Amino acid sequence: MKVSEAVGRLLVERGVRQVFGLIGSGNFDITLAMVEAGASFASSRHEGGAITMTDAFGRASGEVAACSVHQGPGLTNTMTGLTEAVKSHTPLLLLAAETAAGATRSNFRIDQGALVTSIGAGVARLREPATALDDAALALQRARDERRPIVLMLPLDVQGAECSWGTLPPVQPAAQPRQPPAAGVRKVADLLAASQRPIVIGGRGALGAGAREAIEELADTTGALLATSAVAGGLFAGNPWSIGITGGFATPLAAELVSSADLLLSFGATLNMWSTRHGRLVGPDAVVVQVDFDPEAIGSHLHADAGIVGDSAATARALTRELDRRHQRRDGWRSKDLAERIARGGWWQQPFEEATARDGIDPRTLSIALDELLPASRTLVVDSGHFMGWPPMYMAIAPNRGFIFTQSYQSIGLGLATAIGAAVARPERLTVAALGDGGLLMSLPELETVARLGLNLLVVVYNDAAYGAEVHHFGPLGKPTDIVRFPETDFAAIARACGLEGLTVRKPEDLAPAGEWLAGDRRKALLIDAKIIPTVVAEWLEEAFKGH
Ligand SMILES: Cc1ncc(C[n+]2csc(CCOP(=O)(O)OP(=O)(O)O)c2C)c(N)n1
Ligand SMILES: [Mg+2]
Repeated sequence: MKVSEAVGRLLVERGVRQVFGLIGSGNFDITLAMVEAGASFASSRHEGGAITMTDAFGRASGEVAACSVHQGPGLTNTMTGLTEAVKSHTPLLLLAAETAAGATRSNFRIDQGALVTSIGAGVARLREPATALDDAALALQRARDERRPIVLMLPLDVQGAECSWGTLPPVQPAAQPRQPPAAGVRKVADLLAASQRPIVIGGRGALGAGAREAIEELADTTGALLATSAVAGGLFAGNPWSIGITGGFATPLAAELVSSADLLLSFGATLNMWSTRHGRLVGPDAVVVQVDFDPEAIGSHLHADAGIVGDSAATARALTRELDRRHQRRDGWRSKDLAERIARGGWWQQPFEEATARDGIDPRTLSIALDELLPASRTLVVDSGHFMGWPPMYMAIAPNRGFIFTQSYQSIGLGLATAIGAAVARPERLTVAALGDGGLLMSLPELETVARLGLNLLVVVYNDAAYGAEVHHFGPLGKPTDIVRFPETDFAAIARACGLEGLTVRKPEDLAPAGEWLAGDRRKALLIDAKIIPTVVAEWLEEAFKGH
């Protein structure tokens, strides 16, 4: 058996059931072997799409997926999405063909290891035919254990050599969740027992199995309110004490409550500038406690009064046990009055001055109308740009990874591929891709992928015919903004040309055909080109630019 076939088969046997990628001569055989062993393969039209689909599939499903690319340019094309996955700690396997060690004059030759090392991905390599299966098994294991992308280099000469299927590398047991140290648990229990107004903030590290329930139980024990970082939006959806996302997108009520908390306890959230408005949301006397699997995350943005290195669910359970042991159960600031304020506190419940006019719809009105129209079971995906606050603020986020936000590298243009990966992972839920016109034009080839894969997907373009984030930043500084504004693009026409349905919206009534689409068989995905009024400027944007 060829090494390429054996490695492909092994990876599928070890649990990789989804592969994204783009095929060239260097990765044809291994990808075909994976398909023949039972994996699904979805081709993107640009490797930049494939890597982000792989990342999003992992985030939506909790599984490790693979991305398969050609040597050289196939790999360089993945760099932005791969960096996003590194910064987001997404375990994934990038299978990169590589020129043979001796092919020093190949056009495709670059130092692939140095390239991916420079952005923080792990490097693995099929060393020789005799070690190839061990090398591949270890690479997959590392992705899971190290919680980051591992790039498995596949030298063409090793791939083409013969190897025996024979003895397979041993299956390593999965790493156990890290238990918190008892002394740390006792210290944090002391702090919780002394707190009157605690808030628990769940972040990316609280998205794992069992964490929600464990954290909610701890919050019930301490009378804490529940909030999330943006990336964990929806984590506590449906809990009456959940105040939603904290930070730039926080409702006025959530911002008020976070600011007046006397203790902030984060689970897998780094409390960065986004979730704390550069620290301004944290009261001067508030006690800050961080729980994180990564020791370096503790105190990385704000001073932490205490930190626990441990798994979110295990640590929350240990804290509840410790408080139970002390018979410390309290209501904190959970009052009937506060429950009513929280129930009325959503962004969509706050009055605003309607700005819809002849030339475009108010982005808030658009988001609210969509929220009412769309099924509750949905995955919301948002690209980057000025528009990006409207969807998570004005549309409900479903629980259980209902929000997939590839924003750790702050790149525009990842949203469409993110939505494709999420839709492939969970075809039963409607995936809603909220994109800016700039972000969509950057990822346009993947509209063809949406149609070809027949995805349960709605694309909504918040179209201001501009790089709005730049217009709203530089315009008020008195700079001319012609270089960041563009002529109109007819995205509905582009969508139809790619095999989707297209709809142009300038006012709420124009959304009626979207209702018909939802009620129909949705064989074709729908793209809504919403011409939005450019005069409504998001408050949180100012916050974003402070970080520059
Ligand atoms: C790859 C990349 N290039 C440039 C930027 C800088 N940038 C941030 S937001 C933005 C504008 C995005 O435009 P659009 O998608 O239309 O959203 P809008 O801001 O108009 O709502 C740009 C160019 C970036 N973040 N990432
Ligand atoms: Mg725009």
